Amino acid sequence: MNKYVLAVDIGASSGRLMLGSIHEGKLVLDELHRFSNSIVKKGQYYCWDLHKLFVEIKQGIKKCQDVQVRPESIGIDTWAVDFVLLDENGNLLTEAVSYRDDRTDGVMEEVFQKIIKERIYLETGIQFQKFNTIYQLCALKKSNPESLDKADKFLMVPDYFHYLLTGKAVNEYTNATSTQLVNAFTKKWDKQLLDAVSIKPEMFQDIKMPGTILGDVKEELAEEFGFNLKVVLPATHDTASAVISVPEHDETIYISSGTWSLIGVENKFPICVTKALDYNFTNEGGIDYRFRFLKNIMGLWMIQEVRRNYDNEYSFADFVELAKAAKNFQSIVNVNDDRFLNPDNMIIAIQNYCAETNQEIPVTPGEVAKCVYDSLVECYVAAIDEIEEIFEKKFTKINIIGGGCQNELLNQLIADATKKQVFAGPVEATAVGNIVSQLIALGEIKDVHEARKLIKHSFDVKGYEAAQPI
Ligand code: LFR
Repeated sequence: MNKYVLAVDIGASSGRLMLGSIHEGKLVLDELHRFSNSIVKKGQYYCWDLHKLFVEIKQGIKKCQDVQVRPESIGIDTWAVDFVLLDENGNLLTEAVSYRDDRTDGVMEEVFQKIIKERIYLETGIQFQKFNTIYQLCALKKSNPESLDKADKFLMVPDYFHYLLTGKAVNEYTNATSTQLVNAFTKKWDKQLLDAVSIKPEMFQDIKMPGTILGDVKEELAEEFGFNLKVVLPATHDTASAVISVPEHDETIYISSGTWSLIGVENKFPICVTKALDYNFTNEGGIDYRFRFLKNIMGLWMIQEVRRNYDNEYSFADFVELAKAAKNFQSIVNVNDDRFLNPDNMIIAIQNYCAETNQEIPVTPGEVAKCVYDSLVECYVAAIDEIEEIFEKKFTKINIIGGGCQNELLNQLIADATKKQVFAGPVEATAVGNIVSQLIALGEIKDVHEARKLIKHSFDVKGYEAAQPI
């Protein structure tokens, strides 16, 4: 009998439940349920609607009955850094405020008054992003200190869903590292750092590794679903799950391409040298205590927002064709400029940037799209140069994974700009990584090495070479 597992992968714009199993030596994925996700304004803050998301998760689980499959286990991954606080009865004390909210503006600089930037980096190895959990907690301390006083449990978004399913509260390692509060060497909550920013350590839970079998879902939920299943922790940070799916890491730089573009390499040790700090590279935790040495690039969020601002009149495929037709348009923006994190209108934000930098202003949808793609590529190229400088070597390959790797124009532009071999796939990298973590825990796959061989054998990967000059 084949064993099935259920991966719940929720990104900033959509979520899905995928059934995974091994058939005739290949990993097979079946999509059971898909739903949309977005940030919503609740009072003063941009938040995630965790209630709606949990309803979708349950609805998806129930669909197993329709296809007559009983998965052994379920595991949930989402974006990182965001969290909720619970009181001692398990009730929510806070909304899950989104990292795109501006409540953390200026907080990072305040924290640096209490503890110097270099020390934070040397201990955690985590990049400085104004939305890291450490700064969100400090912002909360100012706006709602009572919630922190009363807090019994700090849970990140997937931890919270796992808690709702099982009643067990743990913090999963890969996601915990994104808080910038986990020591990169001890792999534990950094008490000194918590102390320095006056956040009480007691609300943090034990850090558990991907592959931990958390236990069965609550009885009442098993009844509601019509069957019992256990929760197995995947790498709950979506990017950590995605990186598991990169089949080969030798000489390879990966780009996990979705709402964000995460560009980097896998490592055995954290690299906290001055150059890595200056270039703002992170050392986020990965499976088996590997490290994801990478950098966040604003990513396809920009084109998602552009699309929304054109009232969804154009599809993503339309933008690609329109951008190709606007081939002479050349203006470039710095995609990592904070103004693009959550602007009222992305098109206007891009136009203003071009005006301020004395460049031609994109007017047509094609020009706007061309500007976004070219600007992303420019940022990838700069990040690759930085990686090669830090590692003092050249990488020959780039493996783009995730939904964004379906953008053939972008893949080709990357090949042309870097002159490296570019591979695209697997598309469902995050769900794949989630699934194999569960299958390893259940003894169906031996280890990550075997999982990667299986992934390589199971999914088509398309190659791109730099176009030859005519
Ligand atoms: C990608 C991602 C990134 C993280 C960002 C915010 O979905 O998880 O890795 O930096 O979202 O959480």
